[in-house]
Amino acid sequence: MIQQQIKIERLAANPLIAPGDVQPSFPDWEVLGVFNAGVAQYGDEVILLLRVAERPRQTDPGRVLVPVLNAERSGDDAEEPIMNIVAVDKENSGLDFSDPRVIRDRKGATIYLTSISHLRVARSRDGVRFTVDEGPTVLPEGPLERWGIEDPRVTRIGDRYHIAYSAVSDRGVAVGWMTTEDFASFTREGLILAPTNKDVAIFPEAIDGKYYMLHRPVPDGIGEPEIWLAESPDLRHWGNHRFLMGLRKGKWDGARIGAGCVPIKTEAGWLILYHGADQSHRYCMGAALLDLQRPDRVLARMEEPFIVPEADYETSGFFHSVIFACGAFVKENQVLMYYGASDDSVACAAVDLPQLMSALQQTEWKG
Ligand code: MAN
Repeated sequence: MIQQQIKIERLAANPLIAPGDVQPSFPDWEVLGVFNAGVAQYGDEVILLLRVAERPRQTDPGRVLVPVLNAERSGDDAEEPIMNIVAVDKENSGLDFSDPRVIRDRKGATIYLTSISHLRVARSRDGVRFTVDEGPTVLPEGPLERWGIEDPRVTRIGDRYHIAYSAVSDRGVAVGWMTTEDFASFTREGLILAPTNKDVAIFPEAIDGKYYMLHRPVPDGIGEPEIWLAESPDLRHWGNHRFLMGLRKGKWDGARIGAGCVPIKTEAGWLILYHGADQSHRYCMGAALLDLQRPDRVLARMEEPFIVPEADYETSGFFHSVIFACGAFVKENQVLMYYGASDDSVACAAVDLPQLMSALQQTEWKG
């Protein structure tokens, strides 16, 4: 089921950016996917901070060539490679290659990702036709980003843009924070959450002097991957963690949920567009509303997603049936939501804001 009475218009130009539109970072590499982009309005431009997933061209039929950041590189030695390549034997019966994103051991632990992601800027004046930078804008850096940086969410506060992203390594998935004023130079501010956590979206303004974020711990054992709220006096130190929204077992958002787009301020509350996945790993986007002054209060949550994978670029691709959005903005009563389609390409949908708000306000779901 899909939520009724909400007009959704997928842009005719979708997918807006596909792997073939992006140059690999190194000779003999290939781009597997360009997706899950952070979104910012900057001057009269729309900026997408793309997640670009790439790997060395696979030249050896018997082995998977896995890219890993050379985190020990000194930086000023041009001879030293930025990336190391690990060759993994496909015949190794102790390994599981069934998920195209990862290589697991037989106990189910991920031992490698099959690609490494960096962040790359794409710019547009009309929000439809984008020019993608020719090389990486931000490469992973250091041992805690050895496996890449992923899924950035961009929040503008004053003149500064704050970027929360997944920092992935063999130590786990942590949440990194960097800032920029111009999308040309970036300041790394360090990790703000330890593993395993991801899907952080920082609210665009302080509420009663405190900053807020949505985050998504990934408990192993007790607990579920659900949405939490935290607050901070300075965007650096986060505490007062509270559980916010849970799974709805057996439904479209029954296996895991997470932010989502950066919260959008409306008169009725903070509009939260979040992803939910079911047992079959189908990712859809749903909506909830939080109290403006007390963002720990869920005012409404739609029963059904407002968008589900339907277009061919959403139902097929590197990892099929995924709609995963990290950012959106409002223009003329429409929410322009940019999203990763099937971990493959970037698409955009225009969602009717008044209809979305009225569907939310009619919902029976509280909490
Ligand atoms: C993960 C996320 C995304 C990705 C989806 C689907 O949970 O971190 O990076 O788009 O899975 O593969």
